[in-house]
Amino acid sequence: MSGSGSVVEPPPPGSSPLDVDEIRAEFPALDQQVHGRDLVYLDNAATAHKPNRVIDAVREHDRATNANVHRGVHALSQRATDAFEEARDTTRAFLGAEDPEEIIWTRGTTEAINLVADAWARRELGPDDEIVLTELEHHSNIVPWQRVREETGARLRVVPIDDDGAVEMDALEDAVGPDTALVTLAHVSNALGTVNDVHAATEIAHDADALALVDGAQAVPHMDVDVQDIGCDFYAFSGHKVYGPTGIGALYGRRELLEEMQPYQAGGEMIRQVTFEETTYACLPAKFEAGTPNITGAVGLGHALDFVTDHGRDSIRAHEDRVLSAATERLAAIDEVEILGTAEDKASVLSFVIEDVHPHDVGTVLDREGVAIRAGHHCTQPVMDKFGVAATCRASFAMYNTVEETEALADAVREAIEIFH
Ligand code: C6P
Repeated sequence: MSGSGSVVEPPPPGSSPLDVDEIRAEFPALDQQVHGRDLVYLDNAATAHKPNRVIDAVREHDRATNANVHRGVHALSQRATDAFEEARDTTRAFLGAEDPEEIIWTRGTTEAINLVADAWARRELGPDDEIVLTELEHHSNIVPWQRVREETGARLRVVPIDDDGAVEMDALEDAVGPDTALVTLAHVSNALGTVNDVHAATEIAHDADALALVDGAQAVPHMDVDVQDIGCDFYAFSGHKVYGPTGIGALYGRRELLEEMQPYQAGGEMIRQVTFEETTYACLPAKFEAGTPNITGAVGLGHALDFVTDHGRDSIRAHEDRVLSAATERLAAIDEVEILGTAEDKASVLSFVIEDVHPHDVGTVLDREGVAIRAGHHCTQPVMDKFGVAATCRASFAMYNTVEETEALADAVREAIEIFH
């Protein structure tokens, strides 16, 4: 979102507007009532709903294929393997990676980051090394590095955010130096919606011969992501936030790094040869995929990414920016509301507090009105500390949300204020 602007801005040149009615018809979960009200689902940063295409693909895979991958010579196993690897290639293309072997399936963003912490940082870093991260990280991009610190003695440097919730890029530049081994940051903040300049952060990391890891959990559903253009070494995301199933996500890693890294977990599938004396490991990507993977999840995720690609990521971003602008303008017009996170570049997240009302109470009233938001610390307690609050209310938008739904949000917020004030 650029600035506040008028409630309904024309779509930027070159991006076709979405047919939101048509899109909504694809998402059966949206078509329901909650507490007697039409559902207004604004908790997409937590998890997004799935289109029929994904639901059908998952059901069809379980119904007619359902075999293990890379193990059988029989037809069903080969069909499952083909679908699984096709999904990997779809993910490669979606992220702009060069090689499908650079895409490692994980349970989601959390596991992808833990994989890098375990298979790279824990083995490579020592007391002379520093990991640079930012104040707006999700706990999934903080706690793994604290564990690396405990185990290796590596130090953590935290780059502050300013009062708008933007990462202070000068401070990032100052924090990175000869001891920096890794710079890691969210592409988009789940608590504030801030879009970080991950290109610049990667360049700063590389200028110091450090690696760059981007937490893309909140970026992948909302904008074009090209890991080669960003230049980062690792990029993590979750399937369930991009209209895919839960329990599946991916880590992109640069091939040379993944090849040098030790395996993450050990077991079947990740080996080349096993004897009791010695085991040698499989090539990429199998080296990082011990055990039977989430095959159905990967197949569903492939369809979800195709769904997004078919609608056009620029069009999705343009539409969601309009919805975010409308929501921001409507809530900013209510005196008792304070919006947290006012960075210049934002995507799809609107965090706010209401004077003297606990966010959980607001969330409960909104739910009674059919409006689903998240209330809490959003697994970003350092962000809450920065703004001096324990929790916020967070509305987060997806491609199927409408400008009209922001009106329902604002009405429900006014209702909450009336009840509690
Ligand atoms: N944020 C939210 O409501 P998983 O749980 O592994 O799919 O994603 C973790 C994660 C990592 N980074 C960012 C920026 C995230 O937003 C999340 C998940 C959810 O904001 C659940 S706390």
